[in-house]
Amino acid sequence: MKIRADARLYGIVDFGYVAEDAMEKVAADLLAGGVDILQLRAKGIPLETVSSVAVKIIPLCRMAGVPFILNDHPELAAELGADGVHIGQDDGAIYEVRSKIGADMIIGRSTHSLAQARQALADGADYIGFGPLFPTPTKAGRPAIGLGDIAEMEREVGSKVPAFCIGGIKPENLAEIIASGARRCVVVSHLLTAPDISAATFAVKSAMLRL
Ligand code: TZP
Ligand code: MG
Repeated sequence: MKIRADARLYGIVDFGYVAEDAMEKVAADLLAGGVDILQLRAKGIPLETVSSVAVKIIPLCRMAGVPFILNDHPELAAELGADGVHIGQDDGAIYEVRSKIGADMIIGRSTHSLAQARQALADGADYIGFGPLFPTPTKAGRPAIGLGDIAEMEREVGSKVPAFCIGGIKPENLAEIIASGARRCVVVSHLLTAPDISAATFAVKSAMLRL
């Protein structure tokens, strides 16, 4: 399954916020609320656990018609039948990941500057993350890059492959981010800590479509 051209909101079920036994329900809530892509992010979690959670979430994504992306672990992603894999700047070259998973799977790359965004496009990324725009507890210690380069990044890179702004995005700053040129966003902690995850997801998605 490919990323739809009209994809706006990228959700992540992250073990940093969600207990293993709640993963399936949270994934279902994000999907019900209207995420257009769903990633499983499991830093420091044993592969058996990642695997057992992924096999529960993948069918939910299929039913919703939403691509399922695994953070890291390209071989496992391919084995599980994930739609794609997301890799950071330190996770090796895109062509190496491509050689492990074949031509059809999606490869997403985290980028933290305009230069990295340009490079990811040149290297063959199918989509990019761009941020963190704001400081975020989800990636503590990584400096925020601000909003100043979003428009240029969208012009050069986002016009060729989907580009998802990320990092500290929440309803209060969404208008400012969209006004800076962003078309697509990843929202993690705001959604995962919401009292009603599907309602919060629906609210962010609706706001993005409206702004
Ligand atoms: N990469 C850059 S910022 C970030 C990641 C994974 C975390 C985004 O999470 P949040 O909670 O929406 O700021
Ligand atoms: Mg990684």
